[in-house]
Amino acid sequence: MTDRVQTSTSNGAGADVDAIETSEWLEALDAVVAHDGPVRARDLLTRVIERAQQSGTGPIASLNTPYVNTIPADREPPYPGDPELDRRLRSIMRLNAIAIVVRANKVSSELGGHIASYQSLATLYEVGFNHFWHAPSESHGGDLVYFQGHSSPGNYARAYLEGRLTERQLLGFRQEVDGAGLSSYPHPWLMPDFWQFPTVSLGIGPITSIYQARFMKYLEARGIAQTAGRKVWTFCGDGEMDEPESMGAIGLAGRERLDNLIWVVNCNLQRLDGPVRGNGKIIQELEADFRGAGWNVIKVIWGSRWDPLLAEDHDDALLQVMEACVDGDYQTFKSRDGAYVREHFFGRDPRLLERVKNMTDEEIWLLNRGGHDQQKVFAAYDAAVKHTGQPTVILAKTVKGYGMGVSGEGQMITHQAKKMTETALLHFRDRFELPLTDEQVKAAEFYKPANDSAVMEYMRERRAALGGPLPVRRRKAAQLPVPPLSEFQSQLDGTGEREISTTMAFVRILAALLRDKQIGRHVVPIIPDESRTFGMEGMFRQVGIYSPVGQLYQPQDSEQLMFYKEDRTGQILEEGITEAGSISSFIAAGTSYSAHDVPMIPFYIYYSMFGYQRVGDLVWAAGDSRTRGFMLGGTAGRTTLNGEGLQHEDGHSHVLFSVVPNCRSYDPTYGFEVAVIIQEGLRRMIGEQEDIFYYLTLMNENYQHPAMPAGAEDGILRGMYLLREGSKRSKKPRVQLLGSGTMLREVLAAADLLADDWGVVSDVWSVTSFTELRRDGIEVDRWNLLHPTEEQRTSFVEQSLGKRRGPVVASTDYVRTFADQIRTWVPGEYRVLGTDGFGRSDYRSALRRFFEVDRHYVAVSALKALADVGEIDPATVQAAIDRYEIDAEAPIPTSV
Ligand SMILES: Cc1ncc(C[n+]2csc(CCOP(=O)(O)OP(=O)(O)O)c2C)c(N)n1
Ligand SMILES: [Mg+2]
Repeated sequence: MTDRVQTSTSNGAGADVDAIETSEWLEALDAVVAHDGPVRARDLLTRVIERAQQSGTGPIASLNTPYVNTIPADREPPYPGDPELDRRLRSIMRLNAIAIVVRANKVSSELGGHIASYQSLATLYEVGFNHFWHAPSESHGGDLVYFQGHSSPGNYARAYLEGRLTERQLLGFRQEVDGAGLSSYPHPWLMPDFWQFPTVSLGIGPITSIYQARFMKYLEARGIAQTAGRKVWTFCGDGEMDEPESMGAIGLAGRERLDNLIWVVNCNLQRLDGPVRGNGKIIQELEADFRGAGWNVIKVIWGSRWDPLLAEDHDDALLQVMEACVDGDYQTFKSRDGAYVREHFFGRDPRLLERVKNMTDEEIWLLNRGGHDQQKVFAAYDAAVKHTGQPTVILAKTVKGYGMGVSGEGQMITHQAKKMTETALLHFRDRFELPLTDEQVKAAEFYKPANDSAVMEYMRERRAALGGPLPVRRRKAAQLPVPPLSEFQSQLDGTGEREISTTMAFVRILAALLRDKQIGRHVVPIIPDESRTFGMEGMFRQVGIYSPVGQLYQPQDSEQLMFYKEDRTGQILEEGITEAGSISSFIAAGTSYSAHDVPMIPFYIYYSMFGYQRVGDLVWAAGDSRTRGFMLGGTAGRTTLNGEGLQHEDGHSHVLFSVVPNCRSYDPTYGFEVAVIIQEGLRRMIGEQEDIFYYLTLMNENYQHPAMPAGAEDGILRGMYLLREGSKRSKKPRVQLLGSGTMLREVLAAADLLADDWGVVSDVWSVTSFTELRRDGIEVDRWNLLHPTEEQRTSFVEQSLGKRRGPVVASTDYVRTFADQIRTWVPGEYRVLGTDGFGRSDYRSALRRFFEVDRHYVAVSALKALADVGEIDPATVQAAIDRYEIDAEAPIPTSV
């Protein structure tokens, strides 16, 4: 037991100084419970505690209840349906789930898989499948179930019995390359009609499910979709709860009263290496944490076979031993046998030994845990779905590797067991009464009862009553109209003399979209407490910030035009300072087409440095989930966000995003580029319903934006276009200069220096995406490789630069790897400047010089490239170094 967790029996108060008085109080309480019920008792006690605390007792109430089930046996509802068929069905699921893993590892254990986790979860899943979880149908929008990633064999076993998967597919578990197999874990990317939520990276399921539940309330509040009555169910491991993402947002769920959210924490007391809280009690610890965060907590600790023992425990002797044993003990008990439990559990108190003296060791062994008792689980689920005003967490105690016997039950090694011995398999068959011959068992054959058997009919009837099979994923929703590019005309026209940043250009585009009659309602601005940084505070008033309770206070700035407005129907998700929460909202909104049959268009804007590198796993999950939307890394660039220093200045998010296969990323310089990219994103994601998402960096440097050059759209989208062409006929030395983001402007300035100071002609290219250019190059190379006898294709980089004369120099506000991506396809000399090294604060000009990316370094690099190909004298390069006062002996930026 952890110190901070108080229990009813060890309240730290020391010895009882007046036992008679104590028993009088307790008897009075018993009388209230007996006559007026537990609710009245609780109300009375609440008043008593309030009074006591007013008189200076300090905090009294513990967040914990005793280590027994929250729902007493006499308050459990009767089990619906046919409990015996439930049990038989579950046994078949268990067997097939084992067979899937054992068969995949028959030849070698290269493919892996997990047996023990699903065996501890089976009852928790099957009660849900048979009695609670709705599939989307005419009459119900469908519940959303976040299944535990590494228990996927349990889902496949059910889908097999339901006829959704074939035996051949089961045999293809973890063999997906030929397209016929099953993914190791839930991956919508790999099984887009089946899996909805990628949960296997621990913590991702929990946090994304909270924001999913919240997003459903948001959709309902805004009148966009009816989500009331639908539940989000999330299965988490007890070990998983140590991930910051798992617990980090439970306060939000409590605060916003997400009563559409039900978590089931499978407390099998073990994680991969060993016990979750060997020296404590994970259930008690989580109970206090969740209750403190405002959740309804339902503990399902003991199975029905304990009921008589608990009923006769008038002196709390049993409860005291239950409290005294730690999880490490409980794990060991279930890895041994009844005799061991008698000696080491009941043996702790002679009164208990006496009470169980008429029980055989076998009967003691069969004293089950709550999470394996369908009656107890049903009671908990029933209470959870009926509970209003709070999210519910069910803490279910189970045994890891339940039924695996010598091959893993309660053993330290059980998590990774991929095989079971023949003896263990035969024992398993007997224990779960499966009608299989020894030979069938030894061969780990799948078992499917006759189609017209009672158990199969029951299974079908149950799922039909709940609307069909689960999980099931919708690929597309109704299409939304895509606004034409002219909707952003002011960006296409340029700013004239006015100086703005690309962030400002973006905000104007977003404002135009929010005003759009047809799709404006579907836009979801998501911001983790940075709106003012991006100049978006005007939107607070315009569309409101979502709050389930509206605005209960008069905002300090209420007299102003653009006051801080919270609203029940607010459109902005102003998330507070949580990048993990914000991207979870992004995922919920960006997959709304699938989960809610209504496309939404999230624009998640944040400080770029706290994006990918903070929540990379969630970005990956967004890609896997087929999320559609825009992520915007604001105030990006290692030298453009100049004053904020090392931990703020992003010089590498583009490299990180370049590895996400379905992310299209851009580093635009001008407002018209931003407009073209966003309009194209809308066309592809909303119009064509492509499963891609976009990442754009936005800068906070102000400058003039020109009008869009005619015909630039295609190049903007493919990654580069010619922005300024040098004199065509000139015979002077010539270079090709590439720039992106704000650094394009340094490149333009370098072109002037080269012309004015050294007589060199430049063609200047705006490279909106080195990443897209590389993608194109790779595709072209691959096609050429595989079609050697056909006319060979050329990459867009070669098409652009191939006929141009002179070496190529690129400068960006990101590390060299970013621009280096296209090296293979650049004809001739290619020099890349970049901001490798830790950022620091200073003026932009100082930083650009420090990182050796400014106009002078571009010019010197261009001259050096020309010298290296023999077009100019090296002395000219030296002259430039001198003229621009470059310190040749300065340390390399990566070292300081
Ligand atoms: C972020 C992350 N870290 C590590 C893992 C590897 N891993 C998979 S399951 C597991 C143990 C899970 O224990 P628990 O959450 O208690 O689940 P159980 O299998 O016991 O139900 C680990 C470490 C992972 N999938 N994700
Ligand atoms: Mg566990």
